[in-house]
Amino acid sequence: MKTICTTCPYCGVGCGVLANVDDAGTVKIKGHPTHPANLGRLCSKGSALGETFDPEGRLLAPQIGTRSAGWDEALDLVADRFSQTIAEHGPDSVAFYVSGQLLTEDYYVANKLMKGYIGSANIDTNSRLCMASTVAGHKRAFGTDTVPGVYEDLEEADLIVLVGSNLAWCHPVLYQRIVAAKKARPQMKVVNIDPRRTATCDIADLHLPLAPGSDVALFNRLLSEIHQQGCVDSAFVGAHVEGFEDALNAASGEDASATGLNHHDLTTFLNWWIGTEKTVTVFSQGVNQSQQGTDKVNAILNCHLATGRIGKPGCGPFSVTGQPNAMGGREVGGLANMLACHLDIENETHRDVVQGFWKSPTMPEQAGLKAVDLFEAVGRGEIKALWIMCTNPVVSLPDADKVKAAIEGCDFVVVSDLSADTDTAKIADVVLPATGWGEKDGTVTNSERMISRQRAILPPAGQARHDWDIMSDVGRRMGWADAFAYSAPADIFREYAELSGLASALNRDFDISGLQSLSDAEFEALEPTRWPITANAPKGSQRMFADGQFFTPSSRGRMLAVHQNATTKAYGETLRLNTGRIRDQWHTMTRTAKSPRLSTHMAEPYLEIHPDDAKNNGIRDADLVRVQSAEGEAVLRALITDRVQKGVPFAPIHWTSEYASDGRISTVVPSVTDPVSGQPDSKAARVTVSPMSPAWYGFAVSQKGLTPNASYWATARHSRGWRAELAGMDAPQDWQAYARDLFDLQDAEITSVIDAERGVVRIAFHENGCVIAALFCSPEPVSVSRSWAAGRMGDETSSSILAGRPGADQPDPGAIVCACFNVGVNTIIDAIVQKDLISVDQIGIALEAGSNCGSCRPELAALLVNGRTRLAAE
Ligand SMILES: Nc1nc2c(c(=O)[nH]1)N[C@H]1C(S)=C(S)[C@@H](COP(=O)(O)OP(=O)(O)OC[C@H]3O[C@@H](n4cnc5c(=O)[nH]c(N)nc54)[C@H](O)[C@@H]3O)O[C@H]1N2
Ligand SMILES: Nc1nc2c(c(=O)[nH]1)N[C@H]1C(S)=C(S)[C@@H](COP(=O)(O)OP(=O)(O)OC[C@H]3O[C@@H](n4cnc5c(=O)[nH]c(N)nc54)[C@H](O)[C@@H]3O)O[C@H]1N2
Ligand code: SF4
Ligand SMILES: [Mo]
Repeated sequence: MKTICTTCPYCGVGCGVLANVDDAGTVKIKGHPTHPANLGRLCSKGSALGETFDPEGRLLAPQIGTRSAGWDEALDLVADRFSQTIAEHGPDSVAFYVSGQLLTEDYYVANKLMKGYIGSANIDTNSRLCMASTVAGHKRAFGTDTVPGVYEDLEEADLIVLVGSNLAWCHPVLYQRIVAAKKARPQMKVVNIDPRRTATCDIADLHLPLAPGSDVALFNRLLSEIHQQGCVDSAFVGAHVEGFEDALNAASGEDASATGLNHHDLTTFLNWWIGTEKTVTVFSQGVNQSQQGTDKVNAILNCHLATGRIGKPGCGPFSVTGQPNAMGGREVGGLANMLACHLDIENETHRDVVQGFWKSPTMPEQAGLKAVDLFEAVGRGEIKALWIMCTNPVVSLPDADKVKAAIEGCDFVVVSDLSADTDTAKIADVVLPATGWGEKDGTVTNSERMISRQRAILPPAGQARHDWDIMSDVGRRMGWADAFAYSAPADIFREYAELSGLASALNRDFDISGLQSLSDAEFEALEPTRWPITANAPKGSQRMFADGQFFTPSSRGRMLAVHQNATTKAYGETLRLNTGRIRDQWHTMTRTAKSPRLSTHMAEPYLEIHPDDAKNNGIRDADLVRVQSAEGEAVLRALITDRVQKGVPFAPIHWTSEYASDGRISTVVPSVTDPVSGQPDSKAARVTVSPMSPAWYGFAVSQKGLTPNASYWATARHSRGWRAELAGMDAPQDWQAYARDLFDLQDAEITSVIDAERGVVRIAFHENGCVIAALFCSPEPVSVSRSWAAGRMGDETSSSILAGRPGADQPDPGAIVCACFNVGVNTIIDAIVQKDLISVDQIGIALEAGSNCGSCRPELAALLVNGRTRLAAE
C-alpha cells in the first residue's frame, strides 16, 4: 500500500487528494486533511475519482484513421504534416486548440512551440469559453489578470454576493466552507444573484432572480447608490483609482428597471452591500458567458474599487475559476492574445523578452484567432492543420454542428485524448493517447492562485504518453531539438519560473521566480504555495493589492464606464435558453459517466421549463421536447418547474453523442461573443420548444451493455450495468425481437407481458436463474422505479421484475439523491415524516445521506421543506 498526495482534476477549487493504492492497483481516494483548499473535504465528483480509472474505452495506442500505429509513425506524420502546411501556407495556416485541464507544464510547451517556434499565435484554449471575460475585465481594471483574494476571505466576510455562480454544484467544497463559516457566524449573509433558483439558494438570505443578462444594470445601480449614500472611499479613490467620474456618470445615467427585480429585494441588496464593509462578490459563468461579460466583470470591479474593498481581509471581487488549471493556463499564456507569465503579445518589449529568453527563431506580433473565430477559419479552409488537446469542441463550442462540419472538412486534425470515442476524437485523422489524471505529473493553479502538484498514482495506460512529452517530441521532429529537450516536468517548471522573474521586472504580477532553482526532489515534494513566490517570499503570498498598487502604467486601479446593453430584452414568442452544469457530471462526461455513483443523480439530458411555457407549448411533465434554434436541435426530457423563470428554460451542457441521441445542447447555441473578450454567450440561445410525441416510450436495464436503436435514447451506467431511456416514432412489429437486438441476447430465456394493442410491453431476460435485462414500454412516459429495476440485475429471477416496481412489502427508494450512500428521494421523505426529522444533520444520522461528501445537502434541505409540509398537512 502506498499513499500519494495529489490534486483533484475537476473544478478550480483545487482540492488536495490522498490516493491509497494497494498492490493490486486498486485506488482509494480521500480528501487531503491539510491541503489548504479543502482541509480533508471532497465533493461527490472528487470522492468518486477511484471509479474513473475503468480501462473500458481508454485509447491505448496512437491511431491513424481507424488503425493502430506506433508512436514513431504517428508523430512523424504529425510533424511532417504541420511542417509541410507551414512551408506551403505559412505559420497561420496551423492552429492548436488546448484546455484548462492541461497541466501548466503541458501548456507551457504548447505555447512555446506555437508562438516561439511555429511562429503563429493561433493557439487558443477552452478557457475562451470559460474565463476570457474575467481575464479581459481584470486586465482593464488592474492592468493584469490578477485574482486578488484568497479563500479565507469567503470565511471572514460578513456578506457574500454570488453572481451567476451555482457554487453548491460547481464549487461544492468552497460552498461547504461558506456553509460552515455561516454556521459559526450566523450574522454572515449570502445573496444569490441568478435568474434561476438553484441549489445554491439553500444558503441564501436573499435570492435576486434578475432578468437574464441584466447584471450591468444592477451593479451600475449599486455604484450610483454607493455614491448617493456617501459611501465612496474617497481617500482610496483619490490615491489609487482612476476613471471614477466617468464610471459614475455612466452608472448614474441608468436605472435598474432592466433587472426586473422588485423594489424591496433590490433595496435590501443595495443596503446590505453598501452597509457591509466585509463584502466578497463571487462571480463565474452567469457573468463571463455573456455578450457583455467583460462589462459585467468591470461593473462588479467598479463597486469594489469605489469602496476600497479590495486587497483586505474578508472583502474583494472573487472570480471562481472552472477548470482545475484555468488559472495556470492564463498564467502560462495559453490564450491567443497573451504571452507566458501574463505578458502581452502586442507589447514589443514583452515579445522581445520572451523571444530572447527562449532564443526562439520567431515570435508573432499580433494576437491569434480566438476559439470561435479559430473554428470559423477552420471551416473556411484557412486553417489546414489543427491539433486539439484535452477538450471536446464538437460538444462544448457554440454552434456545435458547424464546428463538427469544420473539423470534418479540415485537411489534417490531430486529437490528444484519453479515448478515441469522444465526439471530437471520432472525426480526427490522428488520435494520440494521452495520460490522464492519476498518471500525469506536474502543477495546477486553483482559483486563489495556489499552485499544487498533481502526482502520478498509476503507470500510464497502454502506450499513453504525457501531453508535454508528446508535444516536445513533435517539436524535436520539426527540427527544434534543443528547445524541446525536456526530460521531466521539473525541467519545464524551472524554465517557466525563471521566465516569470523577467516578466515581474516588467511590472507584471505573476512571479514564481522563487522556485526557479528547485531540485527535482524539491519539485517532487512541492507543497501547495500561493503565488507570487519570490526570493523575498519563498513560501508564497497572501492577498494582492493590499498596498493599493495596481499593474497599470499609473499604478492606479481603473474604473470603467459601462452601460447595460439591450440583451435583456425578452425574445417575444421564442424562449431564451440558459445552459449550465449539474452536480455530478463533469463537462462532456468522458470521465464522470464512468462512475455508476455519479450517474444516478441525473441520468438523462433534460430541460427545466416554467409551467406557463410548458402549457403554452403543449408540453407535459416527462414528455420529450424538441429544442430548436436557427443553428440546430436537441431532444430533452421535460422537467416542469418554477425554479426557472417564464421564458427562460435551462438545460445542462453535459450530454454527448456517446450517451444520448440528441443531447448536445451546444448545437442550438449561436456563436455570439463578447466583443472585448471573444467569449461566447452560452446562456442566451433563442429557441422554440415542441413535444416530440413519439409512438412509444421505453426504459431498459441490463447487466451487460445495450445498443439503443430508437428515435430517442439516453444511456447511463448503474452499479449493476447499464440503463437507457428510449422512445420511438414507430412501434416495432415484434417486441421480443426488438428487445433481443437491443440487449444482443439472441438466445437467453425470456418472460414477458405484452399487450400489443395498448402498447404496454414488459420483457425480462434470464440466465442461470438470474435476471440479466428488462425492457418496459408504453405509449406514455414509462412509470417504472428506475433505481429499483436497475438494482434487480443479477438477482435471482422472481416474478416482480415485470411489475417494474417493488411489491407492497418492499420500499421503493425513488430517484437517488445521495450518490455516496445510494439513498433515494422516497426513503428520505419517508424518514422525515416518520421520524419527524428537522435538520439535514438528522437526516444524515438516520440514513447516512449527506454525511460523506455533502454535495446533496442543499437537495436534502429542499426535501426537508417538502417532508415537513407533508407532515403539517397530515
Ligand atoms: N459539477 C460540475 N462542477 C463544475 C463543472 C462541471 O462540469 N460540473 N465545470 C467547472 C467549470 S469549467 C466551470 S466554468 C464552473 C462554472 O460554474 P458556474 O458558473 O457556477 O456554472 P453554470 O452552471 O455554468 O452557471 C452558473 C449560473 O449562471 C446563471 N446565469 C445564467 N445567466 C445569467 C445572467 O445573465 N446573470 C446571472 N447573474 N446569472 C446567470 C445560471 O442560471 C447558472 O445557475 O463549474 C466548474 N465546476
Ligand atoms: N452551452 C454551453 N457550452 C459550454 C459551457 C456552458 O456553460 N454552456 N461552458 C463552457 C466551459 S466554461 C468549458 S470549461 C467547456 C468545457 O468543455 P470541454 O473542454 O470540451 O469538456 P471536457 O469534457 O472537459 O473535455 C476534456 C477532454 O479532454 C480529455 N482529457 C482529460 N484529461 C486529459 C489529459 O490529461 N490530456 C488529454 N490530452 N486529454 C484529456 C477528456 O477525455 C475530454 O475528452 O465547455 C464550454 N461550453
Ligand atoms: S470541489 Fe469537488 S470537484 Fe472541485 S476540486 Fe474539490 S473535490 Fe474536486
Ligand atoms: Mo469552464
